[in-house]
Amino acid sequence: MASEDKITLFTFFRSSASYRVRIALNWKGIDHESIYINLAKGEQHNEEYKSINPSHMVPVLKLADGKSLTQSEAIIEYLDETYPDRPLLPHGPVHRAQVRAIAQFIACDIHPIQNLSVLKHVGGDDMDKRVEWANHWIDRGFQALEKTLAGSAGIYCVGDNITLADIFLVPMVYNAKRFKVDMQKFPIINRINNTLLTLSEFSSASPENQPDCPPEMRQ
Ligand SMILES: N[C@@H](CCC(=O)N[C@@H](CS)C(=O)NCC(=O)O)C(=O)O
Repeated sequence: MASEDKITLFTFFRSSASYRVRIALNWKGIDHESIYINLAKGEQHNEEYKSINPSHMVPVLKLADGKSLTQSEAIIEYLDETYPDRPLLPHGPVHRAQVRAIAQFIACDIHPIQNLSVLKHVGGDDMDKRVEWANHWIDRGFQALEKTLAGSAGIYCVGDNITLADIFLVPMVYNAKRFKVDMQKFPIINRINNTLLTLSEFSSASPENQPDCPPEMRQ
């Protein structure tokens, strides 16, 4: 059960949308509790969970006053507004638009096509078919993303400060590797991802470092 006075994240170790919010919570240094929803066992479809999120998805961020927030980008922007130290959006409107465009390209155009429910619908129990499908769409998305980053990146996705875009990039690369995308084809994405993973806020949010990650899946 979630405690009454703390922020609670409903999360699953391998969920990339949850991974984004875990990074943001770490980046802002926000004390919180976690409740683990096992997507592989279908716990997102339980009646109790559906009353928290009718879309049957993680993440959900339950605030101390009991309100529940959904959608990783909305959650992270809420955290950025309420914990303004270490801002995740740059000052200038053009840079802000660039950051949001990268985040939304990942969240709206690449990631949903290889969600668990989509993979099951497309591939059933055929794991090779699921991997082939996900690999195709991520590879195609990364071809465009690599070109976008060639125009915007410094050390990170947009210039030399960490932004929302970086928080969306790292979980997407985790998924890409899981679905056997050849990351050598994407040197800018690969470089930024490797740089970000040297930071504890990013690495400690990774799936293998979550308490609900099964021991055999830890690296
Ligand atoms: N647009 C949502 C996407 C959330 C989402 O896709 N969650 C996935 C895990 S990454 C999920 O809960 N999938 C459950 C399912 O497909 O059954 C967000 O950004 O929060």
